[in-house]
Amino acid sequence: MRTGALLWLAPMALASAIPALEESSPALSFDKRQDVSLNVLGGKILQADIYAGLAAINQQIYQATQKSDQWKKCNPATIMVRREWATFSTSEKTNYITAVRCLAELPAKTPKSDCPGCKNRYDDFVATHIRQTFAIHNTGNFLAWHRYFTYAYEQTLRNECGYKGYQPYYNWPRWADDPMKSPVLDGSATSMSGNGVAGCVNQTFYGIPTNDAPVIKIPKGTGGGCVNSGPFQDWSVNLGPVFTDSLCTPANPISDFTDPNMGLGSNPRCLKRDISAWTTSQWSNDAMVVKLLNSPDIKTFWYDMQGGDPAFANNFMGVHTAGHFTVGADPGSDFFTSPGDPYFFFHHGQIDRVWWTWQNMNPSVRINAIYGTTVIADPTAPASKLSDSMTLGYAFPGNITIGDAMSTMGGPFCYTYI
Ligand SMILES: [Cu+2]
Repeated sequence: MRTGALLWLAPMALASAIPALEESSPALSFDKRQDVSLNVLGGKILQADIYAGLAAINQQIYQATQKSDQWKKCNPATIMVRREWATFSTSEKTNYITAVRCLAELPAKTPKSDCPGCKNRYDDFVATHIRQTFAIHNTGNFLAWHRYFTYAYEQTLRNECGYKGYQPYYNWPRWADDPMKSPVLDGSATSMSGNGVAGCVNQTFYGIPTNDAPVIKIPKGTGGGCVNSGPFQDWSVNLGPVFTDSLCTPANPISDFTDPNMGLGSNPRCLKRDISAWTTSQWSNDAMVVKLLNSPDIKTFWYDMQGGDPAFANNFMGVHTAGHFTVGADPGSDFFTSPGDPYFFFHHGQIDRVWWTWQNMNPSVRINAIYGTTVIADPTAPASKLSDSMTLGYAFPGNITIGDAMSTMGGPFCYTYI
């Protein structure tokens, strides 16, 4: 094993492990390029981040002892590092935002016959997610597919919109008490825009899984209308809804479930949010993430992340659903169309980071641990296998297997998290 890996990672792990810092104390060095004060990080050291720091070290040690040709390709000198949005400089944030807006200016690659409502390159990603929803949620490929999807989005920002950085993540527990204070959702010029204006007055709650048969009722917050702050106040959501809990969303012109283009008709509308501290304070906090990370096996982890077994009993939401209902409304409350809000990739960056943390707490056992079947919430369907293929349709070229996506260093990917 090369000691370079340890030297590279040591400052980061130490930074994560410092138990308490005064706000006025010297800045934490989270990477070589900039200092990040604890103030920027909401004044919090998270237990879950300490786990992540240890996972990062474990991952390098494990990978260094695996195939040497792979280690030559992917090692601390070549790896891409994904970071929390709060640690981005103003210009890094602006560059990311500019690239996302650029995707919405490029033409769609999906043919009109496959997505009549796709207007731009960003919509290709939303359409791919809508089309595959039943085969990628509550399934054995759920984590791997969304890892590939987020990676593809990151690479497309870089390859087609000149972005030089990597996909940021939203560290939910840091802002669980009040997500509107987070630099992702505070509505500033360097955020992903903030809450929606007060709207949709007839709505009193958002139902999970649906308003027709809610197992959990999320009280409506102060938003519900169009986002009117920050860089995405003019953002157009063009596809869906399919299964929205927002009562104020116009139906998609293709709403027949037997139509292969269901939800893919043209339905341009504003981006609506109803940011829910009720949700985050209960289900996205540090204790919830730590409990998830302490799952002894993939089955426990898989259920806990997605709302338990049976799903959503006793109001248990799980961090995945809670992350979507952090913004809620439209398209955030619609699990088909949710990537239509650019916040989606911040949430799924963190979903991926939490899975990556759990995997690398014991990599030799957990990197290839898989649980679930090939059909949404159907335990009688065939079990997912590492050899199953995954496609992203017109969003991104090239099919990979679940097995390819299990490691962020051992296959086609080469990235880590701090
Ligand atoms: Cu999804």
